[in-house]
Amino acid sequence: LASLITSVSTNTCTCGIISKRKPLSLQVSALSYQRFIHFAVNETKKHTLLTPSPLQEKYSSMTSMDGKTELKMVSFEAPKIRLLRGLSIQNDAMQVLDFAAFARPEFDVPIFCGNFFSTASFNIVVLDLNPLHNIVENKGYMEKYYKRLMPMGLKYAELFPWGGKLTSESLKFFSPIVIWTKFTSSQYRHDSLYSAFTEYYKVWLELIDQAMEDTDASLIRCNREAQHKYLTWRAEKDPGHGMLKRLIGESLGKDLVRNFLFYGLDELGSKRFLDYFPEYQCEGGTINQKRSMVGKSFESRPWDAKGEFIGNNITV
Ligand code: BLA
Repeated sequence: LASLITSVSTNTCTCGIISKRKPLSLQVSALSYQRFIHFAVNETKKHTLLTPSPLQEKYSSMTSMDGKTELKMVSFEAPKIRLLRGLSIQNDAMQVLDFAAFARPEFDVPIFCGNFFSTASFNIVVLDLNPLHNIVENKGYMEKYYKRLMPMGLKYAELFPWGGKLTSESLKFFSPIVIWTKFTSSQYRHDSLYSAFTEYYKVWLELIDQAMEDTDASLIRCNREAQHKYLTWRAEKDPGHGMLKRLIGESLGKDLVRNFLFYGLDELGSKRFLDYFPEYQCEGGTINQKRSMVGKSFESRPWDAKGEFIGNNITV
């Protein structure tokens, strides 16, 4: 990937005009993921009382060690929202968005997840309402949230073809409406991605609006543990960590991941990574550094048009 970025950056001129050598590529700075974050924050304000998160004091902006990359962070909370946070990363060669929104554990609302990695020519996208509970085993959760969202998911599945094989373990965190895609940059694609982001986010806000507070302590415990498991997975295995650490260093990178991006690890539960994912245990009790124990799979979209899981050779 480093070579991809280097080769892309040589095709990007600094004057703001698309390089003549690569007419189809989009100048990275022409595409700003800041716009996506602004949309989400402003839209949320129309629905609820959004207040800055205590994290905002410590995490607002950073510059990479080589001074060439800017990282911007925002974080908020609201009566039903535990954490709404966004990280955007920008330099001459790439743009990254890591945006997520988590309900408070009293609500079983899915997790909003928008993760985009873009160079001038190439994009990797995950956009989803990540299910809090296993939708293959828990049909009720599927019915409650995803059944009626399938038409929207199908519309975007056509616009954004499945991105190919991925870390198999990631799939249990994805829903049947996930947009997992890779594409070559074009204005049309980026506009479509903005539409997808805004539409998915509006849906998430509606789910939050309609969500009824669980009062049963065992349901709340279950929601809390599900969120904690999700945070634990992503804080350990998210594909962006290597790049973050290269940009800002090992210890700041770790801190940003644990205490900003996946804040809640220490608050929502006490289980550790290996308690949830024992298959990663190495001799001596350390965590296997491989991203996946199963390997990559799911060459094509493993859900049918009704949202039934059809990737049966692998259990999620
Ligand atoms: C690639 N990002 C990927 C891939 C996925 C995701 C599935 C393909 C590689 C794989 O199969 O693991 C995203 N995976 C997710 C998400 C979840 C998950 C959202 O399990 C949620 C449960 N990506 C970022 C950030 C950076 C980033 C912040 O979110 C960089 C700072 C980069 N993602 C990034 C890069 C790749 C990638 C560089 C391609 C390289 C690779 O495959 O390792």
